Amino acid sequence: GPVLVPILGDQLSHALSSLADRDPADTVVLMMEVSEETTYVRHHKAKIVLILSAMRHFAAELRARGWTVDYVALDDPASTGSFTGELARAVDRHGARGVQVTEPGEWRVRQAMDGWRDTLGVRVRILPDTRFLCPLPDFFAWAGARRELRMEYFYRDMRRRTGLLMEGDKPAGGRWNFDAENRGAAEPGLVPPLVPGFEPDAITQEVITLVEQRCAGHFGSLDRFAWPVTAAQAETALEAFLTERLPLFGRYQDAMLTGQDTLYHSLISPALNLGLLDPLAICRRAEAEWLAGRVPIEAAEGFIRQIIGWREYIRGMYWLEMPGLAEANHLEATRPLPEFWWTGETPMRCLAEAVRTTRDNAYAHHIQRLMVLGNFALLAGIRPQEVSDWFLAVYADACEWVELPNVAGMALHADGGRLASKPYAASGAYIDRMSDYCGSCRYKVKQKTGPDACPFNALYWHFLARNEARLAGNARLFQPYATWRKMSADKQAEYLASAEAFLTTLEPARPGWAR
Ligand code: FAD
Ligand code: DLZ
Ligand code: SF4
Repeated sequence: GPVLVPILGDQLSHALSSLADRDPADTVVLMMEVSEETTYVRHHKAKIVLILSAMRHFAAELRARGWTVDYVALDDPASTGSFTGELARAVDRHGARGVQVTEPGEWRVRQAMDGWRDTLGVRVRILPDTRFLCPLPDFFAWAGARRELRMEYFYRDMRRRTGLLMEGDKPAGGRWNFDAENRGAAEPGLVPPLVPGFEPDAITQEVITLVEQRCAGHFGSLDRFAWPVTAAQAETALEAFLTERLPLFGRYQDAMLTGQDTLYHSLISPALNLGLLDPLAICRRAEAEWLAGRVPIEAAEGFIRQIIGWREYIRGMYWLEMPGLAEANHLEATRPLPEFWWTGETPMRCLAEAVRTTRDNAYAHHIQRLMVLGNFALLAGIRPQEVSDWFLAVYADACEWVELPNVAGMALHADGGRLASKPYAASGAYIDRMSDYCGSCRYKVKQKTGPDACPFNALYWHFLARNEARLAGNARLFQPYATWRKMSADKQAEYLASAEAFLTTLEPARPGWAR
């Protein structure tokens, strides 16, 4: 029989390693829509539509290129509902002599794949995922030789390895990192370019109907579904970003504006994570824009750093730290996730906006995820596993390998600082500086304590005070702890009481939203 090549929902790349040495005449590609994947968390409806529609489009492309594709649809009555069950059925169905597969993005699926070797009764070859620029063995070697795993040093190695923005062995423009030029605040009245949307075609419409039927209770709206579902559409979206938004990408990277859900961000993460775009090709295009003089170095460098730096580093950290990372809770945070993370019903303007764009678009930009949602969860001491389930469920780009290190490591310090050298904790002043939210919030950002004060202000000190034993030794928190200790006992007590009063108002989420 033929060799069976399973292609998972985030492996939609024609250059996939599992296809590279295969002859179409002797290969059956297996694609599986399975209920286990659509429900292990209750994903945002738009995330499910995106993945299933992209899978169906990709299967059609494979067939047009001469591959035989066996496609199991979500509503196939014979389906066992899991990758393992469907693979076993397919091995029988085709009398397959072996299975060849590209390693998956998630630990959970890797465990299942390793099990296939014992249970399937045929040879199983698991190949590295060459779409990432840093092979995992190289990352482990890099990490093994260091005590502190800082992204910045990893990133410099990736610049040298790819030659991106290099002049010989020196960084282009004389510096590795131009962040000092970035990080501008939002200016009221700023009107960023519109992001191209893609009208659902017949295939997407069919998936929308399926998801509305089967996932009616899941979070999120499908009213504005416009994500690219093919490589060609993703290319159109990328082109619009490179020409219209990349020049100001760096400057407004950390800005937030009411009603402006995309600003100068690329919105490429969903297509990139599914495999519709190639990370190195994207970076070469951004570099070319700089070489042609159409974008400043700080924009090109800032953008390329996110992809060859952060994205690759995060992926390495995931595989380095799993399975422990999924359970990590260094700060012993135990508060349940509040219901308003699902409903958006909170008088806190910044959080209401972050939940709204998440519901409408299955998207929020980085600084909303990190400094509004993440910061709130950190300061309020929400249990990391509940926060992680939320992030994994709600974003179109959420794959566990990238979601979990960002949530547990970067946002919540649950890994004890393996990933980020200090917790990203901030009071209301930071959000006020970077956004226009506070002016229309029912809370007063300049007020420190009491029922009308911005809750972030007292929560910030509550967080530092309750974690003093764990965090006071952190050199980067020296200044805040010095300030805390200089405060009068009365002032300290007022902050703590104000935070406690706020925390008691938080209503825990109803069960069933996420799992
Ligand atoms: P841009 O701002 O345009 O950035 C360009 C690209 O850089 C992104 O598409 C992404 O591929 C990469 N990138 C930027 N920052 C990061 C980062 N911290 N980690 C990895 N890649 C990065 N990203 C995901 O792809 N999936 C997730 O589930 C996810 N969850 C996150 C959860 C939290 C708490 C935080 C703080 C960040 C998370 N991120 C996640 C990273 C980042 O926020 C998103 O990649 C980004 O917002 C996607 O939008 P964009 O494509 O417009 O990004
Ligand atoms: C996220 C997701 C969803 C919702 N559905 C499917 C599916 O039906 N079939 C599939 O192959 N992949 C799906 N995915 C993406 C997978 O969860 C992802 O490929 C693995 O978790 C990677 O390890
Ligand atoms: Fe958010 Fe506080 Fe500003 Fe309100 S005042 S928008 S809660 S930072």
